[in-house]
Amino acid sequence: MRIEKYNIEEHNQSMLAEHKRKFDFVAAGVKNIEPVIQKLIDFNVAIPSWALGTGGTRFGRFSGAGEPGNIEGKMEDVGLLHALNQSSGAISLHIPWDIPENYAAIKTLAAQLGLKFDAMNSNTFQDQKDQPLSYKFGSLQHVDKKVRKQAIDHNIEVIKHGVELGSKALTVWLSDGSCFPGQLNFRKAFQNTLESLQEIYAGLPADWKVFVEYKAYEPNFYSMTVGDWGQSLLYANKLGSKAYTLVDLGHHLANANIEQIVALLLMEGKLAGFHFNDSKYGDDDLTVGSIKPYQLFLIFNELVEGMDARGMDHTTDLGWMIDASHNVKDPLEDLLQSVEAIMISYAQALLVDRVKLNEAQQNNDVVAAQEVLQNTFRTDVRAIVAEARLRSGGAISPLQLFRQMKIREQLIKERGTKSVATGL
Ligand code: RM4
Ligand code: MN
Ligand code: MN
Repeated sequence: MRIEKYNIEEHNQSMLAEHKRKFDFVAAGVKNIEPVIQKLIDFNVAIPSWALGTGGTRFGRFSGAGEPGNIEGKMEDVGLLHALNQSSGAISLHIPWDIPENYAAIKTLAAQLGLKFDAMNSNTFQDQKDQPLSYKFGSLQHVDKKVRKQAIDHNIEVIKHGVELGSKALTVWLSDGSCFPGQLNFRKAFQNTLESLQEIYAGLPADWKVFVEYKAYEPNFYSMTVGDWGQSLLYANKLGSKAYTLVDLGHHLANANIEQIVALLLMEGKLAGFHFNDSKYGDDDLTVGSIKPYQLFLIFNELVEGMDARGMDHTTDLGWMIDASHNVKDPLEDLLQSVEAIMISYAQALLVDRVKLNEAQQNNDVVAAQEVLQNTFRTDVRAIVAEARLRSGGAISPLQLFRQMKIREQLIKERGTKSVATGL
């Protein structure tokens, strides 16, 4: 299904007066709102192709209905999100869950939907049927060179798909590690992984980047070979200027200071970008901003400050991706909420009074510094985000329109109740 322009316009018309009242109120308190709105209009977050179906846990999966059964269906879903919020103009594909078979057709569809292809993701954490060698004991780290080679070749294959589609980055997330002390020689595992990554790196086109994603634990429970940002940064530094560290918000040990990690990676010019999600306990992949919205704001605060300090382009110099998926919500509704949470935090970070904050820091005025941040965090910027959306042709309330139009019901009619999306 497609959302027509008049659907959006009708919805916006019905909400306009109320929106205007809210917007005028908040805009009156902001010194220079136009550049903020422009930045919000320009900002886009890529949607993960693996999160368009209902996520499962290791205990079960309660499939939703009307899930996209193929890559085209997934792109259509992202197209719906983008039509509603005008901020989801990219899809991040996971291979082999979403193998593009007919590049030309897929590129045409992407153009129709206004979508770009963001980072490509490789998968060496699962064995695929007909795969000769198993990743049970790791992939790029494996003690057997033949297994490493198979995993390297897979990554090169993923790059090739990406080149055809116009993507510019490869994200490597490894489940490699060990479950028990003594299982692995840490140094050898690191070196094998580095050598494997070097071979993949050598296969990167000149204008590509490789994102090395880290994760503290799971599925390996004693050690992970790319377990934290320090280890990821070691790889990225050894690999070279096209390699960066990717931060997935759910991949840290409890209470890690993610905003500080982000600030330092940015300082080093080694921050790849994000897999946004939220987490209470671990890699929960919960809706962005649903558990720790203040942390999300503090991260964006560092991002805006750090990107501006380096003269970076907010929209293109980092990879902005969602990596969230779970088992109780409609995935499309969840993704609308996630994008909204990101836009809110970004908008708030743009509003932080940098001069005052800097002054407070220079004077060791801890109270004033906290006031600056919390006053901004407590400002309701939702009407500013909605205004940016309105100006770019999106819906004032994407979620409300999604429900009014009964989009899921229509997708069920088209796809049936049994279609199951590949992914988590
Ligand atoms: C992992 C990690 C990766 C994602 C897979 C599906 O936990 O976050 O980024 O590709 O899940
Ligand atoms: Mn991730
Ligand atoms: Mn994850």
